[in-house]
Amino acid sequence: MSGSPAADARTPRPPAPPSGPRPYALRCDHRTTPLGTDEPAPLLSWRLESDRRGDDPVAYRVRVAEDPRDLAGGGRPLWDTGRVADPDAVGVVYGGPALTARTRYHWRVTVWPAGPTPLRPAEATSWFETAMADDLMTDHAATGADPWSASWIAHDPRPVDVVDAPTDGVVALDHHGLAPCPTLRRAFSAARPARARLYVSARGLYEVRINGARVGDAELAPGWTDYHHRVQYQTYDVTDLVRAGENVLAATLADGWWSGFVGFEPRRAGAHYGTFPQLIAELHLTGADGRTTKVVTDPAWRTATGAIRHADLLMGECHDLRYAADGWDLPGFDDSGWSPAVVTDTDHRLLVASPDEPVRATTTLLPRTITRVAPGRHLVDFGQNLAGRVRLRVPALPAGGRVVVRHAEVLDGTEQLYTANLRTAAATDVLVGDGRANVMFEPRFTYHGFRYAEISGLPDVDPSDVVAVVLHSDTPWAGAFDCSDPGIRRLHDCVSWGQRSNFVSVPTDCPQRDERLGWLADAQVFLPTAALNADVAAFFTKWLRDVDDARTPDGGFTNVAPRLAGVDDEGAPGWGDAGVIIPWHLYRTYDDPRFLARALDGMRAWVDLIHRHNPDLLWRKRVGPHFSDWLAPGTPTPRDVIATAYFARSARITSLAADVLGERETARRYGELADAIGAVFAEQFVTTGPTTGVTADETSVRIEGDTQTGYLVALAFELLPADLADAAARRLAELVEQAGPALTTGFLGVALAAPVLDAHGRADLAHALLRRTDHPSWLFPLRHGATTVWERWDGWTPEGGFQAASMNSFNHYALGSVGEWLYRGVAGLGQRPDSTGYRHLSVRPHPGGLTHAGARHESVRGAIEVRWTRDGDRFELRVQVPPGATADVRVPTTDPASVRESDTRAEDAPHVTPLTTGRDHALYRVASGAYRFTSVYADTSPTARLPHALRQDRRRPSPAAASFAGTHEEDTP
Ligand code: RAM
Repeated sequence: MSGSPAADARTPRPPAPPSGPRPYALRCDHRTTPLGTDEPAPLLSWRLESDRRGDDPVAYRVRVAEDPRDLAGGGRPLWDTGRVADPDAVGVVYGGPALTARTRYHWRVTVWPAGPTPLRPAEATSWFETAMADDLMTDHAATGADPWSASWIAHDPRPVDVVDAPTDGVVALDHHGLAPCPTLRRAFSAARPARARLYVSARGLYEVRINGARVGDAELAPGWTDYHHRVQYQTYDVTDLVRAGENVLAATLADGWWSGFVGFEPRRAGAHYGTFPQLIAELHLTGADGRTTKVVTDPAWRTATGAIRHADLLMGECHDLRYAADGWDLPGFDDSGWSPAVVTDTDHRLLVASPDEPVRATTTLLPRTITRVAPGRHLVDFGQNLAGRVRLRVPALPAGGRVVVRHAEVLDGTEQLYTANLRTAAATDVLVGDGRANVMFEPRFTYHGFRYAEISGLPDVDPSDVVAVVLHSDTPWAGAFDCSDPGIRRLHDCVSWGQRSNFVSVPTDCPQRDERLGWLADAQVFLPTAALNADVAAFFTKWLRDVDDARTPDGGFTNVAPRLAGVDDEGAPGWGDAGVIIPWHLYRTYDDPRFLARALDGMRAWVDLIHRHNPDLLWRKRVGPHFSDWLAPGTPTPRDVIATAYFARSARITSLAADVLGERETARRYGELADAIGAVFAEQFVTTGPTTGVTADETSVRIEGDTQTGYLVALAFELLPADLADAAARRLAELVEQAGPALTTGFLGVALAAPVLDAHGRADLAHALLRRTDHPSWLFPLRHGATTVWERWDGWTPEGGFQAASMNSFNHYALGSVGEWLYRGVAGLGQRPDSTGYRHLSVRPHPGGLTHAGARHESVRGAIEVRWTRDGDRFELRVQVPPGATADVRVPTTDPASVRESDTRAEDAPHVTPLTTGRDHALYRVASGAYRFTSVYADTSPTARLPHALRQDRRRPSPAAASFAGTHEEDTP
């Protein structure tokens, strides 16, 4: 499969024993062997694999013990579920005695097979470790049981260092008031520990070293939260870094989101949370005798500033090697000239263990081209728009000499970076030399959204000296997609790169300009795609806390999370509703009802709030800033239509969530409310009547405004009775056809388009939209060299050049929400609407003129794979269904009698049950296992006659097109 890393390759799989379904990929709260969870009742889950059909589980048993020997028969585990007869289970929430902090727990799952008895149960083992505190967000100070003894410490914040920072021109960023990064160190002596753990956080960003060696591989830690509500800490196993004798625990701090520039307000750095960075850390050293000693942040630490003269997420970073104090992080360094650390406070109440995978540098990209554009100035093209930074080896640099690295997503057509769309984000990194040779320069506390880097100050740039380092939250990659059309394949790559670039501690809208905010609607529309590409359960567990922390005093969800002063709080339709929609989708994907349990209060408060302001059930008041169908070209959809549809949707989901949680009365109440809003929607916005062009017995339907998005929300949110829904779908199709076929939707409508057309029998039209290459379309930007999805359909056009620089990101995932349909509709990998956790798959490939497509997804239940090929009239469909699941497989065929499975007639094949047949398909239900269907299928869809969709646009070379051209040579068939 193209363009996607192997699914979660880090999880070792056990060798196949002669057993039933085998558990693998054991997870604790959706993470592999997490160090430092503070969840009192973590979810212990597993996936299943098997080589046989119908090899389903019937029962499981989970045992948890501190001593792994207690997991075996005869042992005395701390918790033992005993044998639980639950064929659906792929996880259980821990229900044993209270877990102790700072302890490793081993656990084992045993799975019994449904098959005939010679099959043995299969087992797998894993572990998790509890964090500093044993309970989430407990006010330990109040209970007198505060496990932390460390203080928050800082470098004396008086701005002495700013004065002696270089101010000669290039480092003009000091005008922003950015200060040098503090360095902090503590020497201590220790015996070699049997076990050492470091618990650490910062108000700001930290990087910690022990005896000169970097601790962990987290970037931009501790991550972004609303620091007024919670501050995450991380746990590291540092046993191998501490040695007998003198040691040094050392840290560098940076402003990060805490005290740097955040968002698009041209405010001073530090306007949002704090004004200078601070560190908190505890190093726990446990000897072989079980005794623990601690090294904690306190006034005994020494501080200074070093080579990093400033570091800011938006502005960039400056290293001046003349300030470097070599050996400062090693034992033996003379820190007598350093200052004592300043204790700011000892407040531990907001500290929580981070529940997600950190941001990591996951890969590096080599330059595609390096062009000398002027003496001492080079332009590097990495061939891919990304979020990250440049790592550069500088062979020689005189003392005071400087190298400047600037970044941009695109060029302006004259071999210059186009930076107007970065707004106030300087995105500039600077290295000032001290005369030494072979310096590795890589900023550590910033990142940029870029494809191009301009390097000034070096006579030459050797291709082996420069790479782009890709940074993102390390959500395990879980998906792959492939198909015969190179344009659609590349679209999937663009969508995936948009995801990588924008999942950076929070789901951001864009990685390049002075914004990078956790916009709720963007995340809402993109989540179904994201959750097919990667395992985002832990990432969204964390972000839903941010969403909850951001809620307004009247209970409302906001537009961005973490909340940020300067962004209108009141959640707009589709934006605030993300607080309801996202937990529901996560529940359906990961089969973890805790997503709903944690969210239900917020869901209710949100729906009640809208209801309170709009007792007539038309959402017209308290609509926040109302972004409508953001960035839709053409006629805007009436705002009340969008808002009221979302109101109904949120009420419906609240009802469904309550039902899952067993809260019947709540479920009934919100269900009735959803029905009532639907009725008002129909009464107010829907008109029916005969129209020309349709047969007499067909009703025609108009939704107020008569826009694509109006029909899309009404249909996707099931606001219309069945007969009207069919008519509305016909009108939607007419509108799409009249437009091109093309979409005229913005952020909200776009995600619904292909799924709704497909659900109403117009997958052909969805395919036509996919193949379109003029704007608005997904392939238009690709024709002009895009490597990520753009914020706007027309971010650049041959006729108009660049869109308004004030808002024109070339790496925005919202319009990439079509990625879901590539899996579900093109390849055909999805789950039934009534299914959670992929218990019931829905395999519905739509060939649409392609000759092959396939997708793979590593689900909570196990690996799912769908692949099909079409060769003339012969169709072949391979399906892999994980143990415990079933699949409804819709085999495309124009001759249902021709369908065979693994060389037998399909109806006679084991574990295959025929359901229905239609004009162009036959439907079967299959049990778990691998299947190979073949059929006769004459693809008559209009797109079957299309050549491959994408041709590089060579008609109108223009300055910008020249900059895009050649970025990706077309992969012609
Ligand atoms: C812009 C961004 C973002 C969108 C908001 C409404 O700042 O495009 O993606 O959600 O506006």
